[in-house]
Amino acid sequence: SVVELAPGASLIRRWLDPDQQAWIVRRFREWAAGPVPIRAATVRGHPMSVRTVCLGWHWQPYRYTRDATDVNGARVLPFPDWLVRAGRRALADTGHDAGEVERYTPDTALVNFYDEHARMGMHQDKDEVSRAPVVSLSIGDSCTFRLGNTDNRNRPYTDATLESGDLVVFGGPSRLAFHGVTAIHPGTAPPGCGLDAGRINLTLRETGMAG
Ligand code: MD3
Ligand code: FE
Repeated sequence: SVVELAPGASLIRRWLDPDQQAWIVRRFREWAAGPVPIRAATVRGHPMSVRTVCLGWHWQPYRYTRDATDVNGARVLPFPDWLVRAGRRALADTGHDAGEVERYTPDTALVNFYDEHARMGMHQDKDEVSRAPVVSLSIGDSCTFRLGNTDNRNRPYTDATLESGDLVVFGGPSRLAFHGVTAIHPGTAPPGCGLDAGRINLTLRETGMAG
């Protein structure tokens, strides 16, 4: 069943079964090895506690590039077709209309790894030109996810526990809402998910960038 966290933010628990989760974790280990190794992006002079590897386009705080000029200069891996299909299925399963599902063509994935101490402060995702929905998939330890409003990073918040296999689609008024991850819950990764410790989050996005 679909849970509405906020207008435009739809959650489906355990959307990925354990085999799918473990398969994605194996892909994650390949992506993390390179050609652009997973790294903590630097924001205003400080490394983030979250480590990120990208597909399709390389996210550097505040811009997308094809080459990881802030890491080793290598070109990022292509965005795989199976993730385009997964993104469309995610929109369809959360009730987006058929036209939107057909048009949705995510071209970048930010794949975040959280150890038990990692956090993500409240922020908006505005580096994309497209305002198409963001698809989020969580694997491993559960987290406390915080969704705020579109004006500022302050209360009121909706806090939700995101668990291994959970899907969230952020569209409509939630697309530009402030959001963050306030805690990782160590020891909560379910057997069979492919991760012993830590949390992986994949976000699928349309950059709206040409070529
Ligand atoms: C709401 N990631 O990568 S996923 C991010 O768990 C990011 O790694 C968090 O925020 C994570 O930018 C949260 C949920 C999420 C992702 C993108 C959003 C929520 C969003 C974009 C717009 C609104
Ligand atoms: Fe975000």
